[in-house]
Amino acid sequence: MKRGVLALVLLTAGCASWGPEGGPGGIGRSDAPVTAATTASPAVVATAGPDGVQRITVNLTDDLKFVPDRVTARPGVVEFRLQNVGVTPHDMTVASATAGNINGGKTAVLRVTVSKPGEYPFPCLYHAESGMRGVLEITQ
Ligand SMILES: [Cu+2]
Repeated sequence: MKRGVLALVLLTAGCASWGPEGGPGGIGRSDAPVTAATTASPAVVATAGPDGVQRITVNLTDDLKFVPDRVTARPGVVEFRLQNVGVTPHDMTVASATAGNINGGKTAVLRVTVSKPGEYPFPCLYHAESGMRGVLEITQ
């Protein structure tokens, strides 16, 4: 008789200790994947040709975007092939070099030599304020 009462008390206490928010389920919440704050498209690697020049084609769009807007390369010569796939004129500047005006439907080639690892922004000077910017990342 006494034993039965004790067991009932322990069972109740154990249940209460979990509570509505306690227990393993509550802890799991904090492990939820962190949503990336960036909306940038994934980086595209500039591929080196037999001549060692790393080439990348970037589209310039009427949405005022570089596609891709993130390019990865090694120290050395990087050649951008800039294709204006819309009708809005754009330009592009990277590492102190500029492609100049690129009209709709036109293509320009911009070659830069970058030896120091780091991030080099490449804005369109016409539309930088509207977010038309990319980044060239030089990795070791
Ligand atoms: Cu532009």
